[in-house]
Amino acid sequence: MSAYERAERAVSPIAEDVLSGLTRTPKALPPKLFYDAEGSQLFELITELPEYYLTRTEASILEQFAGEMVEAAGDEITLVELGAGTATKTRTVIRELLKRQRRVNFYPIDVSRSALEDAARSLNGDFPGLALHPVVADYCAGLEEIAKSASRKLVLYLGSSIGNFEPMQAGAVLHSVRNSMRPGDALLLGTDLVKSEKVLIPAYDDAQGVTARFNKNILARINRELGGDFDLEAFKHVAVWNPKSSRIEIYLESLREQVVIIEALGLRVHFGGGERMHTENSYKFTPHTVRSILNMGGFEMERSWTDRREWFALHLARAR
Ligand code: AVJ
Repeated sequence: MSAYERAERAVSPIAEDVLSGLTRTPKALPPKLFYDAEGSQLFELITELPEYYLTRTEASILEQFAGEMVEAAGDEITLVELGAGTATKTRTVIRELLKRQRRVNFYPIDVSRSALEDAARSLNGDFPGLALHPVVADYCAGLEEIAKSASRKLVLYLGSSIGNFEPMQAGAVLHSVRNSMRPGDALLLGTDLVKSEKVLIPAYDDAQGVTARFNKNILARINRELGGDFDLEAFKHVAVWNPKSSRIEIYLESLREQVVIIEALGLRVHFGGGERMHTENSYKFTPHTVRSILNMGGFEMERSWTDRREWFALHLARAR
């Protein structure tokens, strides 16, 4: 490795998170590390799995009720989407908005430039009247950007992405979203709901092993970006339902005692046989817990829509 490559690796944006995550007890890596180009592609595959009901169910609720949702949001709306990705589910909302207003300004916010470019390419052709203003940024920077606009907003936060945060943290995230809005603006929040473990576990441990590949991509990414020597075969994907905390917990379990070297961090990490490293929580909500995080965030819950099986819900909340 040249000195230049070494310097490159040393400034990898994941270096700090990996160093602190692998040196703490118990070991844990944050779920945002899943989403490099490879991981984002794997997540797209997850959304199409038969066991992963979330994306499909949310899309069907939107298809059925987007008219009512947009109606409730108000007139002359500017649309904002957090973590828009390719904005596939958003098309339903845009279609309904364009029935009610001649022009729609849409600010999709995402860290992935390529996803936003895909979104722009497909949306521009299909919706004359839509003015696209893509923002390549994380939520925080992106929200600051849109806070400047004075028009009435509808902010979309879909896919139960809020479920990755601890409830207190989720309240704080919503509060920062709220700070980029004005009183009376609307938030449309998608949340996965508590249900039988028989449905939840397969959604996070599918038969084809795509979720396992998605989880292990964290290790592959450390190998790629930080010169790690993780043996992906020496770890097992584990998903457990924690009913007390109402969350799915995802781990990587070391199948044997082993030492892993991470060159760019000058680190040797010991794993015991059976040791579990936490990589993600995915909280599942009830109407009560959704209301609680919305209130912490400075929103008033106004209306909810769900599917026939009540597996997923979308909530329209009003900024106080
Ligand atoms: C993108 C956070 C909503 O929790 O269901 C999917 C991520 N992890 N399978 C979720 C995920 C494993 C997903 N979110």
